[in-house]
Amino acid sequence: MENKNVFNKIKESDSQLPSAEPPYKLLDLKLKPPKVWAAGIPAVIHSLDQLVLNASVLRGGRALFSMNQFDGFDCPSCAWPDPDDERSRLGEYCENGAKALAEEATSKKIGAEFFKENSVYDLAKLTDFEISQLGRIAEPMYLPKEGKHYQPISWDDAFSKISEKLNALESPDEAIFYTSGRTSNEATWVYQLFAREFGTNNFPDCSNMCHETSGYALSRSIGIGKGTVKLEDFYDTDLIIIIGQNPGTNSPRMLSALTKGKKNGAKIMAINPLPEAGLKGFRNPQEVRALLDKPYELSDLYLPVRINGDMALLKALQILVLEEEAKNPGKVLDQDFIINKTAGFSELIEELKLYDLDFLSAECGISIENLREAAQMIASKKRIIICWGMGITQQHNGVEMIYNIVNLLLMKGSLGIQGGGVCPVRGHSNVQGNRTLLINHHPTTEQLDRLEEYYGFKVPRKGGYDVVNALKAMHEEKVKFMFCMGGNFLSAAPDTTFTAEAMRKLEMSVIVSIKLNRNHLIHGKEALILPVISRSEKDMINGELQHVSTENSMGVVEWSRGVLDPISDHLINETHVACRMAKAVLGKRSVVDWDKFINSYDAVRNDIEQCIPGFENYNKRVVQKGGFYLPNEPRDGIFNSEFYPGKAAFNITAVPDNSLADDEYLMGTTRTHDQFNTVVYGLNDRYRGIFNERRVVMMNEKDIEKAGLKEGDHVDLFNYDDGIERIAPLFIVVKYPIPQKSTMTYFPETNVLVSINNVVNGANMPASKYVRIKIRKHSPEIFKKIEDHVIAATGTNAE
Ligand SMILES: Nc1nc2c(c(=O)[nH]1)N[C@H]1C(S)=C(S)[C@@H](COP(=O)(O)OP(=O)(O)OC[C@H]3O[C@@H](n4cnc5c(=O)[nH]c(N)nc54)[C@H](O)[C@@H]3O)O[C@H]1N2
Ligand SMILES: Nc1nc2c(c(=O)[nH]1)N[C@H]1C(S)=C(S)[C@@H](COP(=O)(O)OP(=O)(O)OC[C@H]3O[C@@H](n4cnc5c(=O)[nH]c(N)nc54)[C@H](O)[C@@H]3O)O[C@H]1N2
Ligand SMILES: [Mo]
Repeated sequence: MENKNVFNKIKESDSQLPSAEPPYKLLDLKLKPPKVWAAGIPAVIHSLDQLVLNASVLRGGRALFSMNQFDGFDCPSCAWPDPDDERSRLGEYCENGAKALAEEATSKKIGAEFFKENSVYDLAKLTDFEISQLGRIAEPMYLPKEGKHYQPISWDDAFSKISEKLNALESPDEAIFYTSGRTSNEATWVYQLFAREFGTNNFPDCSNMCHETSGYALSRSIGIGKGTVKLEDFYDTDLIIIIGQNPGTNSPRMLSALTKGKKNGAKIMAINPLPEAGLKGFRNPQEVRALLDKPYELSDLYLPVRINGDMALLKALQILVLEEEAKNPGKVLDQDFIINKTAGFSELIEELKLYDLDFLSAECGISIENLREAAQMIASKKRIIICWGMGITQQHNGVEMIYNIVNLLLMKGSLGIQGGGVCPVRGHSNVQGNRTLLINHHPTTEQLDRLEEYYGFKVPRKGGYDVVNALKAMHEEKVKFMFCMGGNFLSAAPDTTFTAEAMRKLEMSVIVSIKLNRNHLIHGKEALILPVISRSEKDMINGELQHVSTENSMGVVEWSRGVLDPISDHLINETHVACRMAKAVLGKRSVVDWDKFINSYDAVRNDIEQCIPGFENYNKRVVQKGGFYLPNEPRDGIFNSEFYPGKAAFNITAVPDNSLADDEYLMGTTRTHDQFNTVVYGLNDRYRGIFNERRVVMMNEKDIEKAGLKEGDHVDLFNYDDGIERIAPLFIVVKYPIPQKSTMTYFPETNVLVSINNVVNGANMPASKYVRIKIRKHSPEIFKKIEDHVIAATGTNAE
């Protein structure tokens, strides 16, 4: 097939830059019908397959059986909680957890020799899948100014370089400290402490692209920025609604909880433009009998909503629930709850009168009949859990959608009761712990006061940059130094060309990593890669095996202890990275005893206990079986909304104008079954029946026809927000059961189309599931156009 990487073509020119995007190269697409059930025998085979492929069987296999066990380590994949009572002896993991483990437990590694042989420019020509196959980074690496190859550097020299740069800044706010959500509570604490003593609240984090929307909406409407349900609530509930989330791929262990709930009598409703396999049926790979049985039917009602049609849908459901109450007064709404615990209900009723059901039905693409069926399910149930994911949070009006999710639950009195509540399904395995421990660009005064009082240094009070604002500040050269505790900021962030340009303006970029990713190749003028031990590896301090802790999606803090020998002797842990950096940068200026933390995680936990409510007796409770719950007032029926202290708030919102021109579509960007965010493990999206290709655009059959296209056609995708032409070239049209005018592609290939200004109102997250695109037949001329765009954006080759 074609290999049209524009950067390949211009390889010889030294002035050209490494590619910020995966190569524009097509593979060999194979299609099968989408699956109607998830997991089961194929999942078991695939997980073992992956381990054999990537790790030596012993290394991976041994780790697999320790994953999510009471005395093992927390799965590095998602944040779904582990059962409290019993954990399967077959291993408490899923196919995708096994892949995440294989990814880090691989026995392949790269170091000085590898980087000597391969220039940054050449490495950038690899696909993301190829990059992820290279293996673990075995020693710290440094890229000097104008350098073409990373070269080895000692840890001490690396910290001196960081110190030199940070101490030369005019203001601490010229530095930013990014966090991806895998970092343990202990490392998180010392990391934020260092940056705050250095003097900034610039903490952009992966949450700013993920569940910021949920935190923003929930803290304002109910009083806590987290979910309110526990895992047990799923086992004994009446109705579970899953909206904008794909558990089969992204939190597969959730399927066991859904099955258990369903067996106990719960109904399940799924709202999603795609009929995702995990929403429809399930075979539990941890139960031998279930593997042989018929798949378990999961959803009782599936509503194929149009992209961003959720607002109209949620409004319609509220109207219809009120209608049911009018038919059966006193039987549907919880009047006592509404009167005693909430504010704003009468205003909401008035506002809902303005809407016409036909209009709402057309906007969301769901028939009134189906809307009624959904409303009746809600009306007749009391214990209702609503789960959501990126399909909601990455909409420009995601905050408002969550307000409407809360409205529905408040009407029914379903919040703060057993078997009912909100469940934003978190992504990274410790992203929630990061936020609890102050990875927060806007911490509260109370939180900062506690730090200042306990440690005795002057804590910065000015709010910091989130991801989107950090990118803008990097562009304006207000930020000169970036430190990343994990992650792949370049490929996770929107507007790839804009982001790459922002990265390149930095004086220095430092990335703490376990494996190579594209962000190491698109870097500041100088760059460092600091490799660390991974969660599955043994963390030894002074000859003693340590444990760290993480907080899952439901607010449980539990310990995690690696079992494998680290892949290289040069690796240190993330806590030591932060402490040694603090010592090098702050020197005698610091009032914090960093050596105490270097020698003992218990000391870190003791400090957390003093500064953050809910961590009483941290060291003791964290090693108890199943860990401990953090306090959560709304879970106990105590609410506090932004404007109504002591009450939860109903909120009034608008239905957006989603009218589209004939040649315009809305695009969502989602994950395949074979990736963890920007890390591509494989090339298949098995449940959706899309194999051996990532550059696809899923379209409705009628849209394909109307546009004069056919399945298999090669197309280019465009976005024109802010009057700028953004191009994602060379995609293959795939016919898919998706509502008309809605399309779906995979991230990060299409991040280049997401404008930096297309954000979630309030939460300021990239609205990466609400992208207006145009689709045109592929033209080879497009590569020249892109080349010109990149050159114009970067200034390279400019006269
Ligand atoms: N294996 C694996 N596990 C993961 C991850 C991974 O990449 N791989 N990532 C982790 C992280 S960080 C996160 S945040 C979570 C992400 O997990 P999810 O929240 O499930 O993320 P996505 O796959 O991006 O999208 C979720 C769903 O949103 C739907 N959707 C798109 N647009 C709309 C819309 O307008 N309305 C509605 N109702 N639905 C819509 C898509 O069809 C898709 O099914 O998973 C975590 N777990
Ligand atoms: N268009 C679009 N964009 C999106 C999304 C989307 O749905 N659509 N989703 C968004 C979401 S939900 C999120 S959370 C972000 C993710 O943003 P990030 O968290 O920044 O990205 P990841 O791909 O998860 O990071 C992968 C890298 O983390 C490093 N790593 C893995 N484990 C460890 C570890 O234990 N320690 C350290 N130090 N490094 C480690 C590896 O080197 C790996 O290359 O992307 C966002 N971007
Ligand atoms: Mo995420």
